[in-house]
Amino acid sequence: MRKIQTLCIPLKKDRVLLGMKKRGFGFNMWNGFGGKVEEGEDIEIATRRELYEEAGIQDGLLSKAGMMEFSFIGEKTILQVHIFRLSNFFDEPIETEEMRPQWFDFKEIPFSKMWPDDKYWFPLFLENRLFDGEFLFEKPSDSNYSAKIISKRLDEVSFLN
Ligand code: N91
Repeated sequence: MRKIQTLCIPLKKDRVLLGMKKRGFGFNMWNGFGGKVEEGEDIEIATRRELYEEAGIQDGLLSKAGMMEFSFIGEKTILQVHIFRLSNFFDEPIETEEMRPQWFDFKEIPFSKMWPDDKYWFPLFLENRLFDGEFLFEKPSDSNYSAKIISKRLDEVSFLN
C-alpha cells in the first residue's frame, strides 16, 4: 500500500525554515512541514493546507523539488512523499501544537537531529535541483534520527510528474 504525503520547506535568501516536531511520527526531529494527502485531494492544495496547519503560512510560491519513497523493514506501507519549496512568502511562521519553527542557515542544517536520508537529498534541494529517490529503513519509531538506512537510490531528474 502507498500513502501519499507532502513535505514543504520554506526558503528565504540563504535560510530554510524547519520545524521541531512536537508529537507523533518524527517526534523531536527537525522536519519540513507536511502530512497526509486526503482521498481525492490535490497534492498542492494538501501541501498548502498542511503548511498552514503546522506553521501558519498561507501565501507564497510553491515549486516541486523531489519525490521520495520511504519504506521500513517489516512494514507493507510505502510513503510516497512529494517535496516542495516555498518561496516569495510574507506570512510570519508561528508555533503550532505540532511544530516549533526555526530558521537555519544553509550552512547550518541540523542533520544530526533530522531523518538520516536528509543529508543526501538536502544539498540537491538547496541547489534548486529536482530529485527522485527511494530509501529503505531498518525500523520505524517515533524518534528515530539514528534509524539505519538499509538501501538507497537518489537521482537528479529533469522533470517531476
Ligand atoms: O522533513 C524532512 C526535512 N525530512 C524527512 C525525511 C524523511 N525520511 C523518512 N521520512 C518518513 C521522512 C520525513 C521527513
